[in-house]
Amino acid sequence: MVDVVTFGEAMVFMNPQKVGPLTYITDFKKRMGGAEANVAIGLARLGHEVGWFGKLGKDPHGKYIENFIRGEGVDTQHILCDSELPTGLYFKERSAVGESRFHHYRHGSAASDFHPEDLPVEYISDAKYLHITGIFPALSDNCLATTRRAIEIAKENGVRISFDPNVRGQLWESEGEIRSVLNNLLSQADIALPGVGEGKRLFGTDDPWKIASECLDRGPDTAVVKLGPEGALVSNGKSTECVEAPNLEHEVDPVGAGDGFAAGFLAGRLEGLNLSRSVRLGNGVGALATTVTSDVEGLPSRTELNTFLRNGELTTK
Ligand code: KDG
Repeated sequence: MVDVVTFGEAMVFMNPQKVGPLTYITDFKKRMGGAEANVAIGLARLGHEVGWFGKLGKDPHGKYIENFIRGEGVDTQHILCDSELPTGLYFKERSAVGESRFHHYRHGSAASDFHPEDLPVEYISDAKYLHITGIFPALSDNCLATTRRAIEIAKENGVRISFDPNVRGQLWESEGEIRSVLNNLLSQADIALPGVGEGKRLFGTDDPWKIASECLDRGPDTAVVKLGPEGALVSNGKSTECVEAPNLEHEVDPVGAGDGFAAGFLAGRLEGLNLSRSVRLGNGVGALATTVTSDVEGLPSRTELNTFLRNGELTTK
């Protein structure tokens, strides 16, 4: 039994060792990534019981990912790793000017062949939280059906659902499809974790207060709107608060910050911290995730997080 269950697509990640156009980059470090697996690793590093599952190919990449995630202390007993389809892959392209770009090779991947009947029903039912994102349901119709079934299982068993919209435009047909599918999933969650850019796509506003109230109007009891280096706005309908992020001088790459935020925030909730303290943990983990170029290496241990936040009281109820 684990406290948090999450599932999705984990992929091999080829991380370029230099900034510049991928066409001319020849040196890479092999790592892994995938939003939900990143969250699971973040929670495990903070000392929580967490399980991740998904479908991986019966290829060396699948084995590498399984070993990596298990090595981080995440429960992997429900990973399915016998698919004849390939494990997904992505390359990051780091530009000297502007944001990193991704090149994904995930169409027809093992993960996209996950079906509702593959879900470990009891495992989900026994958890305290189910964490889902908007990436996995975009992979295929059966992945969307799987996400919907997982939500049903969680709801039938009193498992709280956290939802990070994680909008990945290239996986969807249209903005209309993004809005209708993701707003429907969001409406069934208990905790919504959008970023401001995602709020704009889902609700047509980039005002964090309005984004929070749009979320709460649809069903969740808690909305956390991520504001990047500014921190996050959290609301439960009764009170709304902006919680500043800690100062960080060494941001290298913002990718993975949202997953780190979700891990820190959920850790706070599991530990019984109030909403604003949970957000401070989220802000701290999210900030530290940006200190490296890969997606999970910056996720801190509890000691590293406490040192960074310089506030021991955060760890107590
Ligand atoms: O949030 C970071 C993830 O997006 C990254 O680790 C992997 O591209 C990825 C994905 O789609 O999950």
